[in-house]
Amino acid sequence: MAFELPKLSYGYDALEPHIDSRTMEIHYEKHHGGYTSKLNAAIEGTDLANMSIEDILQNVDMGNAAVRNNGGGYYNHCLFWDIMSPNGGGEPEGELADAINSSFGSFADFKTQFSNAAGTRFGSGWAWLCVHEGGSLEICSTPNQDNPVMVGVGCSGGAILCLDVWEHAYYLNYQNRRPDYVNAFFNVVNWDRVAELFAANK
Ligand code: MN3
Repeated sequence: MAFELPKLSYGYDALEPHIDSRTMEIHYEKHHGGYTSKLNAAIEGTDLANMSIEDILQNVDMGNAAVRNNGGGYYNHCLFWDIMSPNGGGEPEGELADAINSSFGSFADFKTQFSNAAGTRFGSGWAWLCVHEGGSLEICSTPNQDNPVMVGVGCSGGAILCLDVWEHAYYLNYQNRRPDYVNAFFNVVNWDRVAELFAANK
């Protein structure tokens, strides 16, 4: 059973001006599409072919670059599209807000720490917000297409928010101004969806 690109719940231009239409189109069709087809090619005919993407990543041989990079790329972008919305932005409410305050002090402190993780990731990679059993939260970052589902990447727990800081995610609109892109991202975060993922993973 081959993996498929998830259907976007919004149009390519829906996140403008924060993420431009052309970037969304290329990012989804070419980059995410490429990870998906290369993942399928890498697992075809192997024991991995009938496993969930989470099971594949939890058990991945980190020396298997095709599965590590394309499996990570497949999973990471699925979550990334899912936690953004044209109706996003603002601040979380309810138990997610309480957990953020408890783990980081305030939403403003969370935003600073998350932006710092995204801004200081050298080269290509991702920033993450993860929840651990009991509800405590962790901010971390990973290089390339690694993610918290993989073992031993310095990042663990259930991923509930992620930000792609590869240049392909922002260069057309922001060129080298990654901090401006990171700041703009907060205008499209779908906190209702992040709260659902928090509740399901805590
Ligand atoms: Mn990407």
